[in-house]
This record gives sequence, C-alpha cells and structure tokens, in this order.
Amino acid sequence: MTTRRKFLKSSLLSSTLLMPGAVKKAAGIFSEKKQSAGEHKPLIVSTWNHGIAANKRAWEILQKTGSILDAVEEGVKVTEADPSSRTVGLYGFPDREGIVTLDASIMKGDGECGSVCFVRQIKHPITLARKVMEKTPHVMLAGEGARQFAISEGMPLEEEVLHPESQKAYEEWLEEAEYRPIINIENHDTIGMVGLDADGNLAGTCTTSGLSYKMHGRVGDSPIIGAGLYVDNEVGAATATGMGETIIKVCGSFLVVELMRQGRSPQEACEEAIARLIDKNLEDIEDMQAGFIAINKDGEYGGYAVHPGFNFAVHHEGGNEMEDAKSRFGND
Ligand code: SD4
Repeated sequence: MTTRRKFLKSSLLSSTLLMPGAVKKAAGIFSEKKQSAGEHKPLIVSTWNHGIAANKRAWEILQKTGSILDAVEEGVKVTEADPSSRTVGLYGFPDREGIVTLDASIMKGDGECGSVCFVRQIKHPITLARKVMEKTPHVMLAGEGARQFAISEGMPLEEEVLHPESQKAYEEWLEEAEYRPIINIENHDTIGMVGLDADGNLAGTCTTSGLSYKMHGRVGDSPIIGAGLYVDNEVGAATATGMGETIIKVCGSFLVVELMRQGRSPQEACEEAIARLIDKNLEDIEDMQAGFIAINKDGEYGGYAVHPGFNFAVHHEGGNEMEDAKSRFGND
C-alpha cells in the first residue's frame, strides 16, 4: 500500500525532476556544483583591521598544510595573542567585575562544530573550541567546565591580570559604571574568519572577549553556532560582529547562509540579514552596531553593517586588502 509519506516523497521527486535548474536553485532544492576538487579559488575573509594580520597567517597555513580548518584556527590565534587587542583574547576589556571572559567557535563545512563560552585564563579559546569539536561528543562547553577540559588537555592557564590599558579603562568605567555598549566607539571588535580552499571546503572561526563591562556570565553571539558563525559546504559561510544580542535574535550567520542557499549572493544575503536584524531590534538601533561577512563556494564575498565603521579584510590569490562595508544607515 502506498503510504501518504511515500506518496508525498515520490510526487515531490517527480515534480523537482521537471523543474529547470535555476528554479531548483532559487527554491533551495539543491546547490549546483559547478566546480570540482582543486578548481576553487581559495579565499579568506575576516572582520575588522586585525583581519589583515590574521588573514596573512591563515593564508600561509593554507599554503603549507592545505587545510582550511588549520588556516582559520591559526589565523585568529594571531589576534587572540595580540597584546594590543582590547577586544579579542586575554588582553581584552573585562566584564563588570573586572574579569576577562572569552567566547569562541569553530565550524567545518560538513557540519562539525565546537565552541566555548564564558571561559577564563585560556590564551587560545579557539583551540579549545576545536578540541571540543574533535575530542568530545559535545558542541559547547561553558565556564569552569571548559576550563577544566582545557586543563585535562594540557593547555596552560594564564594568570588573571588585566592588561594595563584594560585596567585603566576599567577603573575609569567604574567611576560611573554605566552600561552603554556603543560598539564602534568602544572599538569592540570580534574577529570572525571564513575561508574556502581549492577543493571547495569551507571553514570558519569566531573569537572574542565579548562586550566590554558586560554582566558577569553574559555570553554573546560569537560562540553560538548559527548566530556568530555558520558554515555549510553546500553553500557558503558567514560570521558576525557587533552587539551579540541583536545577532542571536535572528540566528544571524545561519540566516545569511540560508539566504545564499536560496540564491542570494553573499552581499545580498548580508544586506537582507541586516534588514531583518534591524526589524527585530528597532528600539536599540541608534546605538547598536552589527555586521556580517559571507563567502560562497564560487569565491564571491560580501559584508554589510547597520552603521558605518565596519570593515573587513579579504585575502585571495591577488593579495590581502581591507574593504569598508556598506551600511544600512549613515550613507547620505
Ligand atoms: C559579542 N559579537 O560578544 C560580540 C562582540 C563583537 O565587535 O563582535 N564586537 O556580542
């Protein structure tokens, strides 16, 4: 007997067989594979000015190992270890209690992913996130559990001392202790990186010390798969920066990838996701920055933000350059 489920399946199959390729692509039914292994043009894109140094390192690793996963991990480690970064890694600004807590995520195009959040004393949270992905049956570890896992993996714990600049800024902030996250002004710049290798494999990373002077325990979008980062080998990859709460509300990076699956270019997908994000966050929009970057399998990329000020670094075979993102507001 033909069950209803079987009937639906066979009628869907026969109707999709009759659809022209372009219609199927627009309907998100399949992604056309134009290129095969070895034919893709490698590309690495990452957020903000620190993206240049991170991309450079990622590109070197890609040339050396051929692994896009190694590349995006090693690339953002440059920023995590940079003593001049107040926004990524242990030299970042602290939370309200004067403690630096870190969030990070990593994802491969086959859907494997790992993340850590609210973690202390770890110099390279991105490496810890990769260990969660590769060595545990879980996707995400938080706080003390993440730290214990790091210890069990032989990762050294760093001393909890604020960088002198962070200490000074924190003491100044304590005078009023007013929580006013104005992201471009506080220059609170997460690094998100997405990359494509010559075989068409994608990977991405995202790592941050989160919003400065956040509530102790606050976790942003960066370690949340689908919000701060999403990667799908069938389509492309996206990552986010800015006010994490607004990004989480729209599953931002997942949204960008799904829009590309439906046929949008990376640029169009970022613009549409920002429009959705603005729509869902109208009350806070004046003081709130958020931005996305995205790449697809064809080696196209895009970036877009709510307000001006967001930029990203693009590394392809021709070089490594900064681009200013267009934004929804402030263009007149
Ligand atoms: C967060 N998205 O924790 C991060 C902060 C950030 O540029 O990206 N700033 O919400």
